[in-house]
Amino acid sequence: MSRASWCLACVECGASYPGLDVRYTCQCGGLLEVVHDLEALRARLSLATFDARLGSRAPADRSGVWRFRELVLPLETRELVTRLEGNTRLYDSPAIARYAGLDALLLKHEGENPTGSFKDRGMTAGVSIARRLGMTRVACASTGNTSASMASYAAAAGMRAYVLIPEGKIAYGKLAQALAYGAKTIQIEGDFDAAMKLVRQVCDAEGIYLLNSINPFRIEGQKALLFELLQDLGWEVPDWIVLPGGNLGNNTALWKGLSELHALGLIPRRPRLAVVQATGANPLYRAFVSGQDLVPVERPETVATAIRIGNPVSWKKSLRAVRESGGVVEEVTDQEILDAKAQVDAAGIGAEPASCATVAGARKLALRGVIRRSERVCGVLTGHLLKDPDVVVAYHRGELAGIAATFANRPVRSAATLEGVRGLLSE
Ligand code: AN7
Repeated sequence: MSRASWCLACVECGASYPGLDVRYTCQCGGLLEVVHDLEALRARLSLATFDARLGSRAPADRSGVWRFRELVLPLETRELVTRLEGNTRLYDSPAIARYAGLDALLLKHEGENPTGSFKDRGMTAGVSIARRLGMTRVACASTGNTSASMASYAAAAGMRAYVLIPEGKIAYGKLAQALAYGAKTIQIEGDFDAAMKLVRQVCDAEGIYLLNSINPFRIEGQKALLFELLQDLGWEVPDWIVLPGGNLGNNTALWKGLSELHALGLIPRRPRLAVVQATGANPLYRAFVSGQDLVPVERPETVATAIRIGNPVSWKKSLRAVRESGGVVEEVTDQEILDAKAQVDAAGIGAEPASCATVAGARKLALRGVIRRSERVCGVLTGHLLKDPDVVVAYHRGELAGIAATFANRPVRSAATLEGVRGLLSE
């Protein structure tokens, strides 16, 4: 196997390791990140390189991750396990902007990825590296989307996939995907945090390759969300990027991508990050507000099961990113998430609950005057509406405990007659 042109470095102590070492943390316990040779890239990389690929038919150019491969991982085309992920739409809905109290709110819909969530961007990188390393077995703990994505990409690469999911607290669409794509699906009697701890032990003991976002290559692929967003904007930098926070890999990745583009002189400045958590699973919010280290939330609870995480692995990197950006962490209640979701859905766009924390958070920050209404704001919708159909139907039927169905679109019944149906049309 040839050597990699990147290396791995500890984000805590700076210790450095070869780029293809199979390790996820430093000897000191800190997380690792991929370090590219930016000096070498500076001489030969321009934004025009990425734009020129938009017209290409080659899979490595058409993928919304590998189009940016110099800044993701400089792999050979034949090494890629890709489903042409990315290429998601950037929506500009006046109705949603009005709801949020902003002049405009652009929404990058990552639910339009091959398995219906933003996780596919990190996973194409993670599984491509797994294959390059000769791995035959991969594993992750997941609130659902990571497992769906990993199961799909592992199947495409001919690898055995093992997923550990919290029993009973995973949306049905995601469980269906893990089973359908052939992953060995292990329901843990415990929450995501218990599954996360366990999967690290299992991977260590069994030599299985770990594909949670603690894996530094997942972060590299995830950065492409940011590259593609800026490319959608003609490389104009917005004022804010708003996104939900769970295990906190995504905001960490976006900030790394922004910082690299900035260091290369390809963008003049970096936007502020707003990370939005659910009030019942808000350890980063608490750490941000208190200025203290993160204290895990013991029993995280939220209707947005994707972000029902009490002890996020990437919290240090994440908090550093938010602070460095001059950004904020906000929290939103389940009621606020579901009302925002009803608005996103009714605009014809639709997204899963965790995604709509983005819109609920933007609204709250606009209301509080943290985001000014004329600022240029981009939000990330992280997962597809159909990931969690149960919560949609329950909301519109008014069947969610403790939740007012503010914008309910109740299903109605009719006799099988013309008069019966006609009588309902004008309601
Ligand atoms: C729809 O799949 O953690 O803060 O195991 O599925 O980068 O963790 C999912 C997370 C937001 C939070 N929106 O992103 C998993 C998992 C959706 C998600 C997040 C997740 P991070």
